[in-house]
Amino acid sequence: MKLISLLGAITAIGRMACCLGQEYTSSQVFLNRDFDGDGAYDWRADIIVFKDTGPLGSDIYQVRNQLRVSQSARVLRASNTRIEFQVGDPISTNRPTYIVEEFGERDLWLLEYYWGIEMEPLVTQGEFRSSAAVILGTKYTDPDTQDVTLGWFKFSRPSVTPGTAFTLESWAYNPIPNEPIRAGFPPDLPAPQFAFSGENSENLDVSWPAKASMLRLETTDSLTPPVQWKPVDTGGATAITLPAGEAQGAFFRLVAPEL
Ligand SMILES: [Ca+2]
Repeated sequence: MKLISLLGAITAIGRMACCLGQEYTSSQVFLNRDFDGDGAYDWRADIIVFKDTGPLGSDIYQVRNQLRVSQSARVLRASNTRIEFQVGDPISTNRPTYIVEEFGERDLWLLEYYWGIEMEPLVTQGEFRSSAAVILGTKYTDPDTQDVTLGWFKFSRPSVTPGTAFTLESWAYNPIPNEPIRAGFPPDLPAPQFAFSGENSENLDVSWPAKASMLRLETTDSLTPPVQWKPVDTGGATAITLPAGEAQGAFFRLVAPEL
């Protein structure tokens, strides 16, 4: 094994280099998104660490930086030659997909390296070994309805020095199925629509598109910080009629459900 044969030769410099980068010694889950509620991830960003013992008796760690998706999900390509998205690129339903299947799982390995006290970090493989930041598109297809949910993950690291892992800097998804999202941006959610009704315009009708039925309506009396948004119970409907007098001067917004 190449790794083992290197150990003796680099012991001296390895002691100096051991403290560069981020030395993961335990696994870490950055994000785990289960769309269908079956208890298994559909999008998952994590670092998996495998611990082994080197020939000199010290610990060696295999660190795998990855984005994993379920059988119902895919990682998206920005083009046929480029996986990562530029900030602002639209992530839409017709993007080609990118997938790596390893041991029956769909894992995109961003980076994989070894490190130990007696060795320099050794990068073995990964799609983004020379990148400091990357945005990946993701999609999830509902097996029953074929509705597609789109999102993005931005991974970054302080340097491309071997042994420096990516962490999940930010991510977002569009809660409205089959709607695009721009890489690096929150989803463009619809704004509520307002109309007065009743003989004397005594009612205020607040509504939004039925396709966005998963959004929650919230209201506040003041936009002066700290703003206190309160949920409006619409009984699951995308329209509600409120007494215009009570709603006078109120502000409304639509928000995505909690993850
Ligand atoms: Ca699932």
